[in-house]
Amino acid sequence: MANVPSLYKQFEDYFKIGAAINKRTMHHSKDTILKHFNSITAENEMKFENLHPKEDEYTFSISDEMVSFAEQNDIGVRGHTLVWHNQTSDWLFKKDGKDIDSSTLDQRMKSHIDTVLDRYKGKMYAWDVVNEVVLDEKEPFLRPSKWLDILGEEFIEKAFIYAHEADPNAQLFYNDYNESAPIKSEKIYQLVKGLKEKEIPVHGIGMQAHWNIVDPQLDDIKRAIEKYASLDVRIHVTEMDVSMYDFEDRRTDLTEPDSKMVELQAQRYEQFFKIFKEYHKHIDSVTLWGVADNYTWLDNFPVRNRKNWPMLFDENHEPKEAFWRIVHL
Ligand code: HXH
Repeated sequence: MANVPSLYKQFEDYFKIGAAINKRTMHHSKDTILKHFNSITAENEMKFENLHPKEDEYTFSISDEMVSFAEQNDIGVRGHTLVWHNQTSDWLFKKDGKDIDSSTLDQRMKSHIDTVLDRYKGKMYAWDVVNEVVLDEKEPFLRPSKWLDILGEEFIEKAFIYAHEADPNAQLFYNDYNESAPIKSEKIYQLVKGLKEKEIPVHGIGMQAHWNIVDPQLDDIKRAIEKYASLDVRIHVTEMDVSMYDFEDRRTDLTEPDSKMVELQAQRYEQFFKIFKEYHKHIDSVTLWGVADNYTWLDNFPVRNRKNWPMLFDENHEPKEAFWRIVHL
């Protein structure tokens, strides 16, 4: 497929183009990754429960493999993620079957962040330090979690401080979904504004961008980007996909996307990348949450075992209509 242009080369003057990879796609999708992407994120392999299943046991082998794959091929790595309410080992919050006190959790958090960031020092250009702590609704502000229960709201600033101490050169991000919805984006803005006012080392906001063929509206995306950029932080689009289904759509009968959906998806990708280009001075990377339609987490979310086709490459890794629209922007 020599006549297919490289996606990342097409956007080289603007931002990196990334893909989330896992232990299988890293091998099976290697050619597509090498040709089209110059940044990677581990879909699951750097999450707490995967790296640190027991207090005295770290499992770095797959994550190490990803980092050396990136190093050998001159690909940047975004670390994902250090402090989150999901995919975090239960042992972390317990000792002898009981909930631990705040100073123990504080020490454990620091020790995890130190160990992970130190191992990959100089090899990651960014870390999602804190993921998804803001609730979608107006109230309460923060999501209930073990972190919040035990450490209080300071767990957020502590995570950034420890991460900055461990790797002073990494760009540190707050990452969240529904990042373009008016209520949520205002809350994310307030959270990061508060951290900046306290001189907490936060350098960027990660807009996950789990979008679909109807939501969100383009104006909301632009407003969110402008708001975040006004805080003088960098923006990364961290987990982009464009689902063929509106979030409320729970149909399970489709075995292939119809031509209307394919066209709508292509138009949406084109509009999104037009916005990213327009705001490229604030955006350093745009990462897709997968490589191609043959594997995507959306095949199990929000409906189990329902095929989706959210990526820029089809199940055979051929460029889709959406790909052609964005490379010709
Ligand atoms: C992301 N969360 C994570 O950052 C990433 O690590 C993971 O691999 C995939 C997606 C997005 C997300 C957030 C909340 C959520 C589902 C996905 O929970 C909901 C549950 C029901 C309805 C709406 C959201």
